[in-house]
Amino acid sequence: MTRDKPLLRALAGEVLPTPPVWLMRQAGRYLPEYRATRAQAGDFLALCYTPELAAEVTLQPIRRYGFDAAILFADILLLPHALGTDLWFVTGEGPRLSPLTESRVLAALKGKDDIHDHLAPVYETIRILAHELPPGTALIGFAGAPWTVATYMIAGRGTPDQGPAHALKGRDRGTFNALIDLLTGATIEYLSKQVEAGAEVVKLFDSWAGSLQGADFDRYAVAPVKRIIAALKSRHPGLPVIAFPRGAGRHYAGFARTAGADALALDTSVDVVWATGHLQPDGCVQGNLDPGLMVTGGQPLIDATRHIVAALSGGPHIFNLGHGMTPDADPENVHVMLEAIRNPAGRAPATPV
Ligand code: 1CP
Repeated sequence: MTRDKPLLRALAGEVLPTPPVWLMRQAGRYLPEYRATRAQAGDFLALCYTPELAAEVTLQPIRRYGFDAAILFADILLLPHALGTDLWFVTGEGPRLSPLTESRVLAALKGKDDIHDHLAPVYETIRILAHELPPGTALIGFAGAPWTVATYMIAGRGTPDQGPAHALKGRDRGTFNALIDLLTGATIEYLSKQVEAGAEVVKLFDSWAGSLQGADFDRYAVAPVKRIIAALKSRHPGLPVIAFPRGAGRHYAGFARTAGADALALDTSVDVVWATGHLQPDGCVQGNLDPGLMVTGGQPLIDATRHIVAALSGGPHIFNLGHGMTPDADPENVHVMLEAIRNPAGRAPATPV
């Protein structure tokens, strides 16, 4: 049964005639039904922590588009919240956390060791989804990778260059390493519970991996992710894992093999033709489409979609974006993209012209 799900087949290395598809941030503000449910919840965090409503917004894009995977509706910042960091969202601006100074990192390290009470609504959302999803739709759980989560905890918000995290790393390596270790262990426990609740795949989002240079890339983008994947796979044999080291550039080569990931999510900067020779031999790839094309649409969207499908058709491939859907995306453009995936260039049109 499970093996009939196209997403799981692609993750296992199968080459399918049409790639399975889902989109990062497929549930979100570009959908009117999401905005309505969010208004009902009151605010974004209430939406994340109310299982019936979080399950509802997870299902909305599945009903509308019939994607091959649903991704749990939650946020990477719920884990630091569970660890005792204050968290709130400023509308139109993004997340805010109480920033960590050295002494506050140490306090956080002594903080809650039971994160699961706080995260129980997330596990309940997964249990609801495991019952309600259509039989062919796979359920993806997720967490932020330790480095990316640490950048938000240290700065107290999103930052263009992750300056405060780099500064703490330079000033007090021991404290910084202790924070990464804490997050690595907590992420293993968090994702393990997601799998026990019914997640069939997990994805690690390292949105800011691209700002790590040289040995720091190996220490903070590769090693923690490798440790998380090894622990999860020993507890849950056969669990597929997708890694997303966004902005990794040349470090994409060999990343899946070294970290032990089954699939690699490609940002918009990766050349898909290069990926066929350098990344697909190590496993499945997903991603790459510029999310800006979901705003502008038209022939450029069709051409870019067909280019990705054609380039990656010789190996295991899941169609996706190179980063998340933006609030100004046009929901109709998702249908245009799906049609271009299912009717790639070279196949005769239904009505000859
Ligand atoms: O309704 C709203 O105002 C909230 C917008 C929003 C949404 C829809 C946020 C705030 N988070 C989410 C959900 C979310 N976040 C999902 C769920 C499901 C889906 O993909 O459909 C996932 C997987 C995430 C992951 C996430 N959150 C990442 C990693 C991926 C990425 O985008 O790079 C990051 C960095 C966050 C932090 C975050 N949460 C929200 C925002 C606006 C941000 C980014 C802040 C910044 O720009 O630094």
